[in-house]
Amino acid sequence: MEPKVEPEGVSRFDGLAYKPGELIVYSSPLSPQSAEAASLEARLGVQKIADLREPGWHLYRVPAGKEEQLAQEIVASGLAEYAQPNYSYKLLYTPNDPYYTTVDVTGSQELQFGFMGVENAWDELLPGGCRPIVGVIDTGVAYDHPDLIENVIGGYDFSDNDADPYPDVSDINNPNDSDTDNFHGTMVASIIGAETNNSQGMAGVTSNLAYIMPLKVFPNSYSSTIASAIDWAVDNGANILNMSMCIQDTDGTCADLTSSPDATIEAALERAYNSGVISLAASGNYDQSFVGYPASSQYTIAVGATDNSNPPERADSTVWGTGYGSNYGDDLDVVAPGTDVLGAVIPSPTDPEPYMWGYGTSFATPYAAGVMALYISQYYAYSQGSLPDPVTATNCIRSAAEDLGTAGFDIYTGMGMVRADNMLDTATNAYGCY
Ligand SMILES: [Ca+2]
Ligand SMILES: [Ca+2]
Ligand SMILES: [Ca+2]
Ligand SMILES: [Ca+2]
Repeated sequence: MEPKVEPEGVSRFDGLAYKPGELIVYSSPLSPQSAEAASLEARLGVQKIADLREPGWHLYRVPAGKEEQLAQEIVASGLAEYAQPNYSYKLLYTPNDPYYTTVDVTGSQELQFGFMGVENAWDELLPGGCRPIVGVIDTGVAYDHPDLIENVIGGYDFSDNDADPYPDVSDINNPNDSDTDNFHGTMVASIIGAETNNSQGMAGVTSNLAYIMPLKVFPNSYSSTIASAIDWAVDNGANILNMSMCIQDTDGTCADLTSSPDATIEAALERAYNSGVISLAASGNYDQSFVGYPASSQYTIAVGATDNSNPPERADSTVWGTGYGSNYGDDLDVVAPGTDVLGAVIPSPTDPEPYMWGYGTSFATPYAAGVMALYISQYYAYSQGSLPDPVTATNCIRSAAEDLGTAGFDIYTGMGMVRADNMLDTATNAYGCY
């Protein structure tokens, strides 16, 4: 038998990630035993917390920040022959969807998911999560898109009052048709729930964890229609509502309802809130110094949009063009990427699997809603079967956000960039989410 090489000394610390407050040591049978070891441990201020499976290998607790110093002292004292950090390993998982890394002008999914810590959040998911249902109150969803088909459940068309929430498609190949917004809901739905890691198209923030419930309210997008959609979603099991819309002024921009909400919608949102449904809404795209409605409602989380600079900044007219920019104000909660965002759109005979890039708070909001769905699933796993109420979820997305711009809350970026990895951190619960 080959003589076994026994490790000696202290291994590398610089440039490697490791667990704070821990060391792994190896002590041969010749090392101090029992009483002598105990007195050395006490003198050094270290504590053995576990024996590893291999004989001679132990896990020690040491003061955080002093790992390298104590590794040296442990070896110098003779307590052990070898000490190393408890190195950190990560999954080498990047979704294989071919458009995940495709850059359009300034943005890619990979970059934007990175701003929100989404890939790291996927790694943090505990077993036993649920599959939240995200109601997309919008122009309908093309549920036959090959990159969406598995993740869309039944919904309703409140605009036409029928059971089929497929977008109105009469105009999809006619760019001169005035009603050209039909792609919108499909794009929103795909940002949340496109099939991920299926070697096809794009990725979705929820990585196949959420269901999309299409709630079509356009083109007849009036208070009564939207209130019906909210009520129906609550009664049919939605956990989250995504509203990438604002009430419009007669000039076609968002109206300021910060002091007097639409009472019809407000009543429906209040009922949703009291039923445990978490609602998110877009702040608006018109560079206005107030948050549009329903984002300004006390029952919704208002989501603004950033550009793709690093660190990201509010998307303003220099990015989106004159007259456009992410609406801002005291009611803004958080921001998410909203510039050059990839989404799926409506298939046609000539293009059975289409995608496009767009900008707007409309696309920042589903990013945030998707992250919220990951949080709900994680909360369910961590608590073994319960769901976060809207108060807890709102506090979580705000406190876990990454501060941007001037320190603390500011009217341009609210509490900052949505951070999925922080929201899913059950290990330290540093943001009070659990
Ligand atoms: Ca229909
Ligand atoms: Ca895909
Ligand atoms: Ca709000
Ligand atoms: Ca700030």
